[in-house]
Amino acid sequence: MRITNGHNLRIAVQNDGRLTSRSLELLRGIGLEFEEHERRLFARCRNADVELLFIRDDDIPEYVHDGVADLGIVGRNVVIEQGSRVEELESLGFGFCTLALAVPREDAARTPRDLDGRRIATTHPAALRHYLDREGIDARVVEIRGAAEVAPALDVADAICDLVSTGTTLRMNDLRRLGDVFESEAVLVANPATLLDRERAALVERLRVRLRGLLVARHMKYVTLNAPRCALPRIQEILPGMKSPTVVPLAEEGMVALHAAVEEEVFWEVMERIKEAGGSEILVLPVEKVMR
Ligand code: PRT
Ligand code: ZN
Repeated sequence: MRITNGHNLRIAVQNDGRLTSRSLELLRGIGLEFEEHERRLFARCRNADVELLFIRDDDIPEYVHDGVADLGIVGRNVVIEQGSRVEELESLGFGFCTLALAVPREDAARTPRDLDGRRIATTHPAALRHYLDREGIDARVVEIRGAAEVAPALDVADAICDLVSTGTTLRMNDLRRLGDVFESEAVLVANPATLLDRERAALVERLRVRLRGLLVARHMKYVTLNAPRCALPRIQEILPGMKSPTVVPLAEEGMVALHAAVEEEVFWEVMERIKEAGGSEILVLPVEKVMR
């Protein structure tokens, strides 16, 4: 079915970086069909009145704010750093990282307060200043463009404030994490005017419902099992997400098959407990999409 209402919706996506492949995977997951080509600025969706705009991640909040794009997928850290007045619609569950403070391993500093009177190199000056003001720490912010992790070794600064995900970069540069400024992940942002336009807002809402269906499905499992009918109450206790399972009688007297979508992660331990409670032939299947 074609998603169209005659109103072109433009979605800004990072052109070539950490968020690109997961962003495109997500857009395909909600049913948009398109072909992206390297170095192309636009991609039109074949089956929807939606156009993708491929740009640098740093430009996304501004372009969405200015209405060049209606929606954008970008790290929350970029939105915070730029102070952009865009609407954050959804957290997207990828691109996780933390803006953190770090010092050389041998440094005497033990808490962020110990950075009083010292220099901190960062590519996130606005977010860092805001944090320092809030915490009452009187440090000097050294704004840099490239890799912050080399700043202490070059004596450009005493500490750094940078994004951390695995912590490998800090370790490789002999740096020790001192404290966290905020956590970030990829988010879907919208132009406020788009949300006030009835037709476009309706299209955004449709995409958003699909998106939630995709995100919720990640945390869901579909469980099927056989059990004696009398074991059902106990099994429902073990799987609290299972509100009203489908129960089908089996040919064998007193036995039923039970099917249900469960919101929690289903681990081995839970399966073992179900087995103890009388369940057998337990299958746990992934759920691809959910529409409620
Ligand atoms: O060219 P363009 O401007 O589009 O890309 P970019 O180089 O500015 O951004 P890119 O692709 O590196 O990151 C895009 C977004 O990914 C960021 O805005 C964050 O929201 C998110 N993200 C998630 C990260 C990281 N994890 C991350 N680890 N962005 C950067 N890093 C860097 C960090 O700055 C440090 O240099 O990775 C290093 C630390 O990683 P670990 O794993 O060693 O801890
Ligand atoms: Zn960037």
